[in-house]
Amino acid sequence: MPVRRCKFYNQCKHNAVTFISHSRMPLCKEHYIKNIEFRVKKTIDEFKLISPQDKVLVALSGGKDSCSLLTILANVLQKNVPLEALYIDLQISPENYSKDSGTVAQELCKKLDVPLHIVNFKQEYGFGIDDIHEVGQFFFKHRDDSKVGHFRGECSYCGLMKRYIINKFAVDNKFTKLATGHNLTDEATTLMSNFFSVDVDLMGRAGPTTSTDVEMLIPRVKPLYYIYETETILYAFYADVPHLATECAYATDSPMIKVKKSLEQIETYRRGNMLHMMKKYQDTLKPILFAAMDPEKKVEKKCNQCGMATYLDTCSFCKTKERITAQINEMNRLKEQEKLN
Ligand code: Q46
Ligand code: ZN
Ligand code: ZN
Repeated sequence: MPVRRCKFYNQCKHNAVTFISHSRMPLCKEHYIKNIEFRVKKTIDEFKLISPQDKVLVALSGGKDSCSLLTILANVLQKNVPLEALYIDLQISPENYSKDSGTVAQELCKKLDVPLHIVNFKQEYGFGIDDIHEVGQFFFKHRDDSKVGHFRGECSYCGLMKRYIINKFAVDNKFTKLATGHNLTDEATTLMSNFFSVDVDLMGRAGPTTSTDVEMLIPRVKPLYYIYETETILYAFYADVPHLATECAYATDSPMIKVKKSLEQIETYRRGNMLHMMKKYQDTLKPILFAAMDPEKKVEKKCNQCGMATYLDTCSFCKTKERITAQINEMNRLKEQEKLN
């Protein structure tokens, strides 16, 4: 491959280390980092994701997306907006996943001088993801004995719990924006999956912000909305962002992953496809779909157990927590019975 010069060679005198195919730009390491930070800043400004009056919380998982997001925000916001991070210890023990993610979160926050908060899932709610996994395994083996409902897979519970805890923490600590590391590839995949099931409500909610005036539901912002996953990986590499490369052992090859792979395949012959699709979607389809959303689902109430926002009487978190606790009790009872027999 011939050596290319950075597009801004006159300024930096560096050769390119990468080529941004959707905008046809060869860039050196420094200009690549600047390009990503510039584009994130542009998204923040265009959609008014963060203002100087905000107090921003980043949900830090230890993975490349959230760690890159925190680094980019720290660089872009330059201490002009209060920025803090939250790490949830999910209690995932295979391959030391939770322990190592926690270490990475601490290392990164120290490096960036960003305050870090830690919530221990098990201490707060009585069980962790390992316990949920154990319940799933147990009831899979004892399908005929148990009458406590089906098991939906670790990620489904984990996602629900994380969303709830992050929002609750933000409410309790008076944050005004919740920033998540969802990137362009994630968002395009979700949009296409919702399109395949013609879920107009979910399609109408897609976007870099889920602004809401509902009390106790902190607006979520996605500053990486127009950054490809591959670009985030490269940013983490070039900007030397501490992050955990190990994948959680409970991750499964879901249908969403197949949609994502198909979109990445399309990208090889339609350069910039995801970026153009999501930009076009924001400008044209989103306003129409949002207006057509089921008005019932826009009405928010307070959960009759925890008081957080929901459009049901009892929120999904409280219902799930109750069911998991019942399943753990039932599992322990059956285990005791087995010992006695
Ligand atoms: S942590 Fe939780 Fe992920 Fe592990 S259990 Fe699934 S959702 S895979 S990002
Ligand atoms: Zn350069
Ligand atoms: Zn609740």
